[in-house]
Order: sequence, then structure tokens, then C-alpha cells
Amino acid sequence: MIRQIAEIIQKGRTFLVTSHVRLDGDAVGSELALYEALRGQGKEVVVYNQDRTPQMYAFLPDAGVIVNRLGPLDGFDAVFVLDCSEIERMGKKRRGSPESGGSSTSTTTSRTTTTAI
Ligand SMILES: [Mn+2]
Repeated sequence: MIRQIAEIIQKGRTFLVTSHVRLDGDAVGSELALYEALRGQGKEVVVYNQDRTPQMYAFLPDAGVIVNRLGPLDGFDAVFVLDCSEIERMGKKRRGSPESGGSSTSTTTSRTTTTAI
């Protein structure tokens, strides 16, 4: 699994990083750590959360990059869903949700690979 993830990162250029609704410290912290690691490898990274970042985590480095609006998912090479053991906790962008606008973070397509960690 680790080898596959490393290969996805190596081959990909643009990544989406997200987590669960009702954000907590491990969600925001792990997102920003992965953001920094991917950026360090020259990757393009969008960190998206359905919910706004709680003020208590605003001090975290790069917390300002987190967005709460997201367009189509087709442009990402891979999606990382961190700290989220149940798909229902992903919020409105999860598979089958009418609010997802036809996109899904849970489907592997020719361009987008989702890895839940
Ligand atoms: Mn959590």
C-alpha cells in the first residue's frame, strides 16, 4: 500500500487533500502536513474542507490555504481523504451525494485516483 501511494505521488502532478466534516486537530494537522510534503516535491495541492477551519487551528502553518469551495474533481491526479474511516464523514462531496455535482472523491477514474488513509 505504501509503495502504491508513493507511486501515485511520484507520477501525479495535481492533488486534492481533504478530510472529514466537523474538523478536529488531527484532520487539519494531517492535511497541512501532507500539503507541505507534496508542495516540497513540487506538486500542486488543493486542501479542501466542507467545514470552515475552527479558529483554534488557524495558527497552524499554511492554514490559510484551506478552501471551502471546490469545483469539478476531474483536474486532480489523485485525492487523499485523511483521517476519515467512513465515507459518510466526507460530507457533501462523497459518492452519490446530489450535492456532489456529479463528481466523486470515491471513484477511481482514468485520471483521478482516490486514496483513503
Ligand atoms: Mn479527526
